[in-house]
Amino acid sequence: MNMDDIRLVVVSNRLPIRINRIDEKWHVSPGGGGLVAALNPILNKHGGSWVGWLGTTEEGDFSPLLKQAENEAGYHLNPVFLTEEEVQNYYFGFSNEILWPLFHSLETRCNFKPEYWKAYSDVNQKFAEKIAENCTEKDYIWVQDYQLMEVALHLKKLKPNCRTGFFLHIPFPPPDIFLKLPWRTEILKGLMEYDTIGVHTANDQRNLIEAFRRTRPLSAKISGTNGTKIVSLQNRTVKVGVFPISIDYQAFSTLAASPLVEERTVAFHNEFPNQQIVLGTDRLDYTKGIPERILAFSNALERYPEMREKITLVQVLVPSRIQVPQYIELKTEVERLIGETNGKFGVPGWTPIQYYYRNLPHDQLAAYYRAADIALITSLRDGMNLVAKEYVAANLEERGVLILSEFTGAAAEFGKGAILINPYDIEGTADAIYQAYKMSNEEKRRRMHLLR
Ligand code: GDG
Repeated sequence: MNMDDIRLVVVSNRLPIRINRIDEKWHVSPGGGGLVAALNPILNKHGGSWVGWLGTTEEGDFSPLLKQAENEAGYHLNPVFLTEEEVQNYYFGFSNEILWPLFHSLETRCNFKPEYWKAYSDVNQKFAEKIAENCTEKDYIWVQDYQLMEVALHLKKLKPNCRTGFFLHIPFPPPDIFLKLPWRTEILKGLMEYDTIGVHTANDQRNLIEAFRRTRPLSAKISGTNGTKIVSLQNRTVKVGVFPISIDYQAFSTLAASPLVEERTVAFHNEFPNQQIVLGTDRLDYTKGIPERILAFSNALERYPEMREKITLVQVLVPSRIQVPQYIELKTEVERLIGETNGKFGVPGWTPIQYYYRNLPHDQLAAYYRAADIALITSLRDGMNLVAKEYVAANLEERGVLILSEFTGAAAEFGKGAILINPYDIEGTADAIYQAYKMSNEEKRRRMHLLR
């Protein structure tokens, strides 16, 4: 087959754009999050198309907006339309009340409501129909993430010869946790219909393979030695490989080196004279360990008073899933902890934690990365964590320190240069902040050089 004939079709829950209505008029802007950051550059460079939900259940003629977004992106956008009920049961329900906490090993947060499953399966079918309408059997269909594990199963009925791959952006949990899922057999059978499955780390691969092996009545056969494993079940085989996701390192370093970012970096630094800046930036999510981070920072100020007035935590919280009560509670909790820390340690001229609840423009974010002396990543569990990789890519002067949770996929690659922490260990994380604060320039350069 001529490689030029092969078109890439990326499929994910959301299209890589945001649309919102301001004063009765719809506007479009680029989408956020790690998945978009990782995949957008690929389609942007090679062309192809992206299938996903628009992010609204409202009706309207979105074609002019989509045309505008397609022109900017350089590839096609094919929207899937969902009803309010589908969004509630498939997205907020099965995906976010079951799969998200379970796969992050936070199973006590799961709500195994039986009616969610049917909606999940039906919406996966709807995605398959949209793909079938817009692809040929020459295309490569690359499905993304936990919301869409059953797409290949439905697509095979419509386009039997389509080649499909699936990538899981979040961790795959250990078998003892996965086996609690009432629909474990259905999920694994759905995954068997892909040709290739990719996960971030060897640990995720081991967990997925064990799930295939231990879930009755499947008891799949496993072969393959090092590297890619092959799972066989009845007449199907699927390859399971470790493909750690990354960022466009070159593009990110170039952005960080641009005159605009340079100017913003200096301006940002000047806002905190004679201080070390610690940066935390994440989507508002309970997996990111944000309360634990603030408690650790506060503990560090308590136990190492010499850092007071000499260090500031800049915490950016990107709004996410803001309709969900658990997320609203988390926001309130984070804001309470920030207020408490600032109230306890702040003095005129020094606020220990600067807090921004917003989505920063990319060049501003790059300036924050460049200016930060320390990046503090405290995820309780994270598939990869691209903030870690972006911080490293933006660290042109090799003077920053990365403090990284050992429960991120990135820790598997960054173990040597970063200071690894257990985010549940508040004092241990506080000690790591102090260690980074005191670190010699030589040691910083050695570690950052390894990371880069
Ligand atoms: C999922 C998995 C996996 C952050 N602050 C701002 C902003 N960001 C961007 C960063 C980065 C992205 O958000 C966050 O990526 P992560 O990888 O850290 O996390 P998730 O969104 O949870 O992504 C994760 C990833 O998928 C990829 O497979 O690594 O484990 O959970 O790109 O730049 N972006 C903007 N303003 C901000 O203030 N514009």
